[in-house]
Amino acid sequence: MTLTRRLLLLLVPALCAPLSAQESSLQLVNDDVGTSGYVRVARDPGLELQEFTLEAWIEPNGPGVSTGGPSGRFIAGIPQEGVSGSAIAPYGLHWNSATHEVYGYLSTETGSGVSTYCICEIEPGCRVHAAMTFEGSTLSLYLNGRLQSSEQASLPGITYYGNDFLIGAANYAFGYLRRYDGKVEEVRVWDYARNEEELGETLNCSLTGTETGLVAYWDFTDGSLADRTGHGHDGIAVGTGVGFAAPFVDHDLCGEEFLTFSRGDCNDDGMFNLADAVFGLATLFTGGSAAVCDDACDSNDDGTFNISDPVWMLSALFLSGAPQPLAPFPCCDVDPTPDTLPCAVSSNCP
Ligand SMILES: [Ca+2]
Ligand SMILES: [Ca+2]
Ligand SMILES: [Ca+2]
Repeated sequence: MTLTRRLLLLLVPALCAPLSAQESSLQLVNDDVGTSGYVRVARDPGLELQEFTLEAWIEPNGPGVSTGGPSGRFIAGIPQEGVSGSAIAPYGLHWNSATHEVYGYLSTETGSGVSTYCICEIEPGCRVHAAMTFEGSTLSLYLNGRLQSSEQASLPGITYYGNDFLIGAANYAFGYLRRYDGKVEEVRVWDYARNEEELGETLNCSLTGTETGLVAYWDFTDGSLADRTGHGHDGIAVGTGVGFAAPFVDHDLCGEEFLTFSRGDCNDDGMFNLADAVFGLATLFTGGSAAVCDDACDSNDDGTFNISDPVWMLSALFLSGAPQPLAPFPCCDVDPTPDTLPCAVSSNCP
């Protein structure tokens, strides 16, 4: 065997071996200077479900665009197109650019529908896993695998009009699009209403695509809009604002409890202000009630809740240029530096 042939035999398998998949997220740019991008998936009766779960990770970047229209930014779902009015999406998951709430919406017939909101504010730059479920009569919204709210549909069944599935934009009236600006990852459609346990178990996991009940699945791995279920719901990029970014889902946390808190919000009232420093001092020195989550009080994230934390908070609040509470502030998210501080589920973080 010649040397060249030997080299070729060595090289060919190496060249043909699949490269390891590159995790990535979908990055949609929809701004007020004219860049627009969303993903279109051809209409298919397989996505026109009467019972379903629609879930996705989102990280809004900016307000998006609606040309003077409503503030609901369409994350994913089936909107009606080419019509105006209210109740014009058979189903859709939204982020409100004005209130920063996530909401799920479905319509039972033209002009009639039901929506359910989170008790939250997902600020631009913060991430959250959102899921809406419908089991035929009740629409429910979950964030980070925890139930936020439910609403009973006034009429049975969802009405479909033969529209495409879109990610990142929806029609409002003729020519108006509720365009979402930010990142999206792990978009999934199931043919049944998943529960808290099921959502929580898989929200940080990659799926194989063959899970029972999974109808469509876009993970955007390798910068692809392909449907990983084999059902053929591949996406098509529309506009120049469709791109891909580094993943923002913690696949390392697959199967673990996703416990979020807001560092600095020591008294767990959803805000960071003087009351948190006062609460922290009372807890430490005058027998005040214990914090819901000591990590929220550990404002300097050194793994200990002590006098230096209320001092840090006071500096952050009143000394210009002083550091703010450390990450995940100002988001509700997991502790980037795991420690042994006790922390229960916050009533103000999803
Ligand atoms: Ca507070
Ligand atoms: Ca500390
Ligand atoms: Ca920590």
